[in-house]
Amino acid sequence: MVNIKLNGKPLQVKAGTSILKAALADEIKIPALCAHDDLDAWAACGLCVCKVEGSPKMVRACATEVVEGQNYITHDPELQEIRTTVLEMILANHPQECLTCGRSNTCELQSLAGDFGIREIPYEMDIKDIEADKSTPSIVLDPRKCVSCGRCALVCQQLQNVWALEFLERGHKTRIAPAGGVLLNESPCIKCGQCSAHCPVGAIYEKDETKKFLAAVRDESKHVSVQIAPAVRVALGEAFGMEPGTLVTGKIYAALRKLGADSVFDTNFSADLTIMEEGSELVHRIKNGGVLPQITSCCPAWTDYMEKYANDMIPHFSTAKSPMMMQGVMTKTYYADQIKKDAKDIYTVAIMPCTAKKYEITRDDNMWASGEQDMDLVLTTRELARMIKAAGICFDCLEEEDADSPIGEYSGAGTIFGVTGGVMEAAVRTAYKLVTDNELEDMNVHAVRGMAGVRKGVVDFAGTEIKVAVAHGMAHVEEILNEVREAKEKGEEPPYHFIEVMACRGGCIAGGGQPYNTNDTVRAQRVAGLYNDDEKCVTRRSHDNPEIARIYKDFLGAPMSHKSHELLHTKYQE
Ligand code: HC0
Ligand code: SF4
Repeated sequence: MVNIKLNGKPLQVKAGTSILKAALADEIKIPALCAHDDLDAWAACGLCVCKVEGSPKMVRACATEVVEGQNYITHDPELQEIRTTVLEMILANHPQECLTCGRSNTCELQSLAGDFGIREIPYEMDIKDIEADKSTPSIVLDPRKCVSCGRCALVCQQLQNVWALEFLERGHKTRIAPAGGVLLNESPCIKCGQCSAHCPVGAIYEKDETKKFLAAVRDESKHVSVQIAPAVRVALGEAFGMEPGTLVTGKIYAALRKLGADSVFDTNFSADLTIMEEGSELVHRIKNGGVLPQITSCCPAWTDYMEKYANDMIPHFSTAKSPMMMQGVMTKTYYADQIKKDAKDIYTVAIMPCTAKKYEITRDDNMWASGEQDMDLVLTTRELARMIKAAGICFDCLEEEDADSPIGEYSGAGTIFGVTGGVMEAAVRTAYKLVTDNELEDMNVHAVRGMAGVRKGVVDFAGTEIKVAVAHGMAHVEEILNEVREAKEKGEEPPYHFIEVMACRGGCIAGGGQPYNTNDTVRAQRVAGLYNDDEKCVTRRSHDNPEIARIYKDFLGAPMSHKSHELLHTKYQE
């Protein structure tokens, strides 16, 4: 530990702590636009300057480690004047469009300008004259609003290892853009949206499609059917002042009905369906000498990455569609039959924690299995929060409601899909039954839980060892893929039977469309929320979900049946 003083007050902190973090631990907030808990400090914005008593030089609090015995001055009138000047200079290059900006009310720059009482800008305004890049279905990049904090480029490079974004130009013209100045959809971008979740201002944001939802619910010829993803239920509450991890499933169902949805289902149901298909596919591969390891394919940013950079892994990909797509096709076939409607008269909407899901529905691999577009619209958690606010709904006051039947009930296995390792754990719970014909005794598969970027484990299937690996955050994926490649080259046994990959750190609970200010503390709270949901579910295994049993009995036949293949499976572009 190191003994320091903050504004004269003695404090003990761990060696290696930055002044910024030491101050935060003592409830002192030093302003910063570039620093983020997920990223290495790189001192870009200049707002966090502090004084060291006895030294003539000022230091950047985000990038300076505390030194034994020093006294740091974090706030005084001179520092306030310097920070005000820095803010005024940033604002002179920033469009004053707060009223129409997607980050209004959540913008970190707006909030600092408010805190510092900035009423006029004493510099000549100089706004970049560059059009917003709307080329992807997922995110919008508006370089005019870029404050050059660099968070998006760092997140894309360090967390995701994608390197789609970099700094272009010099001086006050500096801006973030896809490498080479191309459009985002021509760049390596995998649409994960992590840049949008880390941007402090409105320079990168999710493509807002709420108007499409409002038009659909006004169209009386349409039956609007909405599903909610696993991770949304433990994060949406944050937009209404609740603690991260608060489980608000029943309130979301109620809010969606108030917004005009005709039926409300749950992606967790189809997560259970995915396990039936993907688990059966795994067992089939193991028993029949199929390509191993099998790799999950439900994360669309990961499938995009794999098609671009790991094409050799395509035969390993599970052909099972993602739960979201399965829910869409089941809504437009099985449920359509039940309510006696044509697929064309049903409008399917998914509320997702993810911006890449907006891209997934535009892919052309078996996404029209019902004869119509299976999923019509994807909205992120952030978009849903805005719609609830605009509709004047008191979210906190809503009575909890149930999902509709027959494709709304879910097991604990379905809900943990939203956590890194959750798909694996859910698959193990069902595959164990398929392989051994017995039930797994301890349903908490600890080997695949946790936050390490790569986790490897062995699960004992009554004498048969099933080797599994989990990776999250794209930067961790290559380590596992390389192990698979090496074993292939050497003609050795595959190192794993099953691999789960999720593009975002923590899995979907920290997806690019989730409420802002996600860090590891928030991730841990959301993860705990989903494991709690699992523990209190009546059934915790996908194959025990009674609505799953019914859909196979009444409609699909059996997992991997001809009908299941037609509707629930796909293939990837080799
Ligand atoms: Fe996920 Fe999913 S778990 S990708 O993170 O598999 O977005 O929450 O909806 O589809 O279920 C996201 C979350 C989903 C899908 C599910 C999977
Ligand atoms: Fe990089 Fe993801 Fe943003 Fe694309 S969406 S630029 S891959 S962080």
